[in-house]
Amino acid sequence: MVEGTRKRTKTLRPALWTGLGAMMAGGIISLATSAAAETHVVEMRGFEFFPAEVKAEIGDTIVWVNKDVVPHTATAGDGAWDSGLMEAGDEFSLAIEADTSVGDYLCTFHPNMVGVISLD
Ligand SMILES: [Cu+2]
Repeated sequence: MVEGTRKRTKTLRPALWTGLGAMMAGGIISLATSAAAETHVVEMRGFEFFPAEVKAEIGDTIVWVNKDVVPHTATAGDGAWDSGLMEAGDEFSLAIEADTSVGDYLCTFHPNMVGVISLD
């Protein structure tokens, strides 16, 4: 009984490795076509976005974190996306997709507080 089970395990093993090999090859192919998605953190502090410029790629995520004690927003210059009011300590994530509006953005409470997202 036990031996029979072992034999079956042995015959299954090549198929398992073939599957893993195919998965790894697939992973390499997708790495070649697009770099791994990144998360870019932008801190709001001292009434500035830091860093003020983020170079992102499609698939990346940008996360704003309000490190100031006053509320801020991260709002697209064309209004396409908006964090809304962010209290101290709040976070806002924006997924960069093909149709995401990139370019200048600002804090609506402090319009001289500006940043830019550029596509790499
Ligand atoms: Cu602000």
